[in-house]
Formats: sequence, structure tokens, C-alpha cells
Amino acid sequence: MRLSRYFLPLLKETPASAEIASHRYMLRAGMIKQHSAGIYSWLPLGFKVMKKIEQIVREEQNRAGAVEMLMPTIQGADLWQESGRYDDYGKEMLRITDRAGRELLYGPTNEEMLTDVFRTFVRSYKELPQLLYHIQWKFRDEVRPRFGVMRGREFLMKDAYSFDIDMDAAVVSYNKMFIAYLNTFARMGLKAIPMQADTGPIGGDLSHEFLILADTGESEVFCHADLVDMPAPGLDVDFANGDPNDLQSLVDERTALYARTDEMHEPSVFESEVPRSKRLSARGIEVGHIFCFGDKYSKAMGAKVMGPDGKEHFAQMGSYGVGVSRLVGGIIEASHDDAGIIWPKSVTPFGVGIINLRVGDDVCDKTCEDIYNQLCAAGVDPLYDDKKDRGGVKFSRMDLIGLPYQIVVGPRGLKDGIVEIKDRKTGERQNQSPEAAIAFITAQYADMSL
Ligand code: 5CA
Repeated sequence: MRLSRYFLPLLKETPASAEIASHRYMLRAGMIKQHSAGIYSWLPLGFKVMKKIEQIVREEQNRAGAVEMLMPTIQGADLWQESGRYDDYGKEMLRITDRAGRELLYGPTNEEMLTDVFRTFVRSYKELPQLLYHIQWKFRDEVRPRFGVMRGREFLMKDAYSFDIDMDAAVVSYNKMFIAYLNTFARMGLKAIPMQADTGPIGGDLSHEFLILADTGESEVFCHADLVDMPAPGLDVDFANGDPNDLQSLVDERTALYARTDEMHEPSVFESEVPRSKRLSARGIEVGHIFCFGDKYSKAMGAKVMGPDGKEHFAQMGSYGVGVSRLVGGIIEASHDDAGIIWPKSVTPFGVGIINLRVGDDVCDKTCEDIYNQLCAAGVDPLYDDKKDRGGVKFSRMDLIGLPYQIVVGPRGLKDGIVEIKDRKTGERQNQSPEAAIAFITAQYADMSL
């Protein structure tokens, strides 16, 4: 992409309403525009990052055996009346009436709707397990929308739902999602810690929240410090044919140590289980939440299947959410400095920024064009700053938008046949020939494994 043809409306001033780094940088870098409290347009740069995050979430859901579909944002009130949640959900639910006077709502989550799909089509245990997901906008009329996309009213969520014949099988589905979540967040450069969690309006007994540590996080968390650096399970977990006990061991390893959010925190247990030097109390951002709630919805809505014993059983269910739009802010909270955002390679909107310090100079223009074309061909997706601004403007703009690498092309270096590569995170600079710079950048994106 050539910057001269891109839509990147940067802000010079930091809006006073933005209290945390991610919100400030998302506004300044032209990633989002607010329309009402908690409702945003995703401008091209922000949209591109969100799509990359969405794709990682999708790939790891698919790897774990979940199947993608799409449900509508607008739901009928009748399903929620059946489950009993229509009144319980309270003011957080945006209720709408259509022209015929029918009660509709903008979905805050989809347990009821997928239970309805399930009961329409699935009759026998032979068709189980089912694990379905979609990535769709939700609306929750939050009391205090704040911190930009972190607590929005309209937000993008990946929500998956599992249906099993009994509780043992439901726990296998739960474990698959638990493991997939750790891999998902690790691919985004995040250290997410699973914590025992309160289930709130979704219900059930077994539940974990996945939190990334950040001073600006809304949740207070207490955990064993060793959990912070525990590696993700890895992309080679055999979800399809592996022994369920192996999945359970992976989960057990990561739930054996104390880790709870404030709602579940018990100071006496924390102090007796965790040695003083390992007690970590911090703040965190909830990026995912998984629930196993058995037959709460299947019973209320009559979603049952014929079991191997010839009797009818209510499906045992779980639901599994990832805050896709929240992750855009969460990743920035975890990775930025005073100059701006520092994107991890896996979610960066562009692979590299090419800065032409003298637009109009034949040699600079030609070198930049060559580098640009070759990096495009190599699939690195460069952003070429071909605008006629001063060098200082270009440097601070490129630092702000946070691409992992920059190639700086100027007349002075080119006299000696060199361009400069800057690593955004470390600030390290190296001089290379244009060919070597292309090869270096291409190599950085060749291995994207965990
Ligand atoms: N039905 C379940 C699982 S699918 C559910 O709705 N879970 S949830 O309420 O915990 O939401 C799932 C994830 O969505 C959260 O972990 C969080 O990352 C994200 N999320 C929730 N509310 C908001 C919000 N107001 N703004 C942005 N993201 C949110």
C-alpha cells in the first residue's frame, strides 16, 4: 500500500477523553472513530489489525475441531423468554420492537440461538460432539463503556458452543477450547493466564477467564508467579485423535497453581497455597472466558438427543468467548512505548514501512519502488511512505503506527548503495544494500510458528 493512497487520519493531539495508552494510540493512529459511547467505526488500519486477530482466532478454533458458521446480530425475544434470561439480563440488553410490534434484541451472546439450531437438527448421540462457533458483533449496553474498544457497547466476539452427550464428554470439549485459547493468545505475542472465574449471567460451575497482565486492566488478579511464563501447549496438540487424558494433563498443569480474579479470590487460600515470594497480585485484561454449564439451556429449551441407552438426554453444553475487538486494545497495552504502538509480527497491519526521505529524487524513488514491488511479491505487505513530508514527520508517523520494521531510504545512504533497517521494538539499526534489506525482511516473516 502506498501511503499517498491510503486512508490514515492521524491525530496530532491526544484526545483528553482517552485515559489509557491503547485508546490514545488507536485514536492518534487513525484506527478507530467514536460515534456514540462505546460505538466505533473501524478505520482501515484498525480494521486490518482486527482482521488479523480474527484470522488467528479462526485458525486455532478450526485446529481444535470447531466448525465456523454465522448467526444474526438481531434475535427474537421468544428464545430468551424460553431460557428465562429475557428478564434476568436487565438493562444491558438492547431491546428493539419491529414494525409489527414483535420484540427483538441485539444479541449480547448466542447460547439460546444455537441451542435452537441444535434442537432443530440434532436427534442422536451419534451426531455428537458438536462444537460450533461464529465471529459476530455483540451489543451490551454497558453502564460504563470506557477505554475505547476495551469495554465497548458494540464489540466483536468469537463465541463457540459445545454439545455433548454427558458431562465427561463436555469436559473434553471444554479442555479443547482451554488449550486452543492458550495457543491463540500466544500467537498474538500475549501471555494469557487462565484463572478460575465467576460465571455471572452465563451460568455453570466450571469456568476460566483468560487474562493478560496490564496495569490498566479492569480486573484485579491474584496468581502464582510461575504461571506468567508457562509456555502455551503448542500447535502440535492432537485435538482430533489424541487421548482425552493428554488434554486433561495439559489443562491440569495450568490449573494446579492458584490463579483467581477478585470475584473468586480467597486471601487465606492464596496465602496457604502460594509461597510469599511467588504471590503475584496485579491487574489484568480479560481477553477470553470459557464456561461449562451442563444442561442449563438445553433443559429449559428442550434440546435433547437419543442416547446409546435408548433414552433421551439433555445435551451437556459449554460456551467459549474471545473478545476479538478488545484484543486490538489489549495487544497495544501489552506492547507499546512512548513513541507509539509496537505490533507483534503476527498481527501487524503491514509487514514493514518503507520511508522515502526524498520523494521526487530519481534514485530514492526508484530504489523505493523496487523494494516495494519485491516485498509485495514476497507477500510481506509493505506500507510505502511516498508522501512529501519532512523526515521527522515520517519517522514519528511510522513509529506511532508501530510496524515491526522500517526501511529508511535517503539520498545520503544511497550514495554508498545502502538503506537503513530499523527494528521498531529494539530500536536497532543496520545498514544494508537494498537487496539484503529485502531478503532480511522477507526472512523475518518466513517462520511464524509459536
Ligand atoms: N457466552 C459467553 C461465552 S461465548 C460470553 O458471552 N462470555 S463473556 O461475557 O465473558 O464475553 C466473552 C469475551 O468477550 C470476554 O472475555 C471479553 O474479552 C469480551 N467482552 C465482553 N464484554 C465486552 C465489551 N463490553 N467490550 C469488549 N469486549 C467484551
